[in-house]
Amino acid sequence: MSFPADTIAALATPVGTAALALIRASGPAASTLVQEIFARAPLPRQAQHADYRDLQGVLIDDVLFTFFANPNSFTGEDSLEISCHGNPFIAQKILADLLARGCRSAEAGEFSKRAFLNGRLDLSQAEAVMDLIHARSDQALAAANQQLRGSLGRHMAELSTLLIKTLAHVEAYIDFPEEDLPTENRQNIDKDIDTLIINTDRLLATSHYGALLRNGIKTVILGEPNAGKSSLLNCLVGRERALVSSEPGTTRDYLEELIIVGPYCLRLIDTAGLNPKPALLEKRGIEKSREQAAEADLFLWVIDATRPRPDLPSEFSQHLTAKNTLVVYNKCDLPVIDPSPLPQPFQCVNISALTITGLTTLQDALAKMASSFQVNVGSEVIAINTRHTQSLEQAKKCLLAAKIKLAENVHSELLSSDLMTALESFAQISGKIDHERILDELFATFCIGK
Ligand SMILES: Nc1nc2c(ncn2[C@@H]2O[C@H](COP(=O)(O)OP(=O)(O)OP(=O)(O)O)[C@@H](O)[C@H]2O)c(=O)[nH]1
Ligand SMILES: [Mg+2]
Repeated sequence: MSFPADTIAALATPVGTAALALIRASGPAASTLVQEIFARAPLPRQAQHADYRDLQGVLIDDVLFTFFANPNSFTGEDSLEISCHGNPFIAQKILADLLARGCRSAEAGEFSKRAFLNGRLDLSQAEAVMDLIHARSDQALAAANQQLRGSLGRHMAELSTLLIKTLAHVEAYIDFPEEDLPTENRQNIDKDIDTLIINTDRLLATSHYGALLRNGIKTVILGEPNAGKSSLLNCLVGRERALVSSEPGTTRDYLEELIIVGPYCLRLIDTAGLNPKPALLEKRGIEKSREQAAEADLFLWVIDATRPRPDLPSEFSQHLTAKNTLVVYNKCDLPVIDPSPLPQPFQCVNISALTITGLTTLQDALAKMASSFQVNVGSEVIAINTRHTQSLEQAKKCLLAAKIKLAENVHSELLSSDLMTALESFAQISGKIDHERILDELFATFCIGK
């Protein structure tokens, strides 16, 4: 690993007018910058109030600056944080001055990259920083915070320890081609591989939940034209987001909005009404509704409670189950008719999108349905991302291959190669492979075993 020797600088807050803006610099020049700009000693972790004067001595702003001495900073390097007034013109002037003093403009993600290179974060923790910045719900925040505190890293370390131990038992026999692995050893190795596969599957099971936390739980509003789907979306969003009219076929194209229910973020999608005899443009709208329904996690099936219920077309109804669907009887402010039996034991709520009645019951029911996606590993909320999923799937493939080789009693070297690839796949998640630790374990086994 090569460690960067230059000092990078960037604006850490969004460009725009605000109370404050924060500029960060990280690298070996940070302490010199404090002395040159502020004529103060770089006292670690002490916020100091000072004038910021540029290289020409022109006063730019009065600021609060904090120096962090390596390794006790986010990046693990000497760092400087400068809070100025939140005027983008001031922030840009300070940044330009830092560049004039020899800093380099930081690239996207470079502070986190340096934190990783300096061993302050593993890769999964660096990813958690991004998740934390983008978290939109309590659950997403909890998962990001736990990952940032090393939850996934700890699970991977446990799996890697067991895999190294297993690998060591196999490697011990590589130098003795004439000897088969004793039956008892084979059984133990097989048991260990099974444990590794079960625990890998446990983590893989959180993959879908991870996507839901990051993108929102895709919740599609379906129903006949004029049932009040767009009115319901507006109620849940809390503003007039979608056009509403008494004319059936108002919504032609789907539209989506993020909402929060309980600790979850939902991606709510309003769709074109399912008219059994659609005009050409409606037909295209319904085609899009069908595409949305095929990828939905949850459904809100809106029924006009004042009219006989039409059946849903089969290409829609095939996706609906009692677990993923909430039936919403709308227009309950008007005289309603007796509902006809539903095709499945769906959970139902009565609402009026017009008078905003029954909304809390509906939100509670939605939050409960959303909670069924949550997968905990032990006591922790784990939500792996696509990169972790790919590595774990690769590891599982190798473990399954190793299991087959073990059953066929093939030579230890081939078995070891599969286990080693699985170990490397595990290591990709944290971004670290500890060759020294593997060697230590191997030698320990040689001494005892042979
Ligand atoms: N009385 C009453 N009228 C409602 C209620 N919800 C919606 N409406 C009315 O029903 C009509 C249709 O509402 P929309 O929300 O546009 O219905 P939609 O299901 O989106 O209709 P399409 O987009 O055409 O499929 C409008 O005139 C609404 O004001 C309700 O709870 N009570
Ligand atoms: Mg509509």
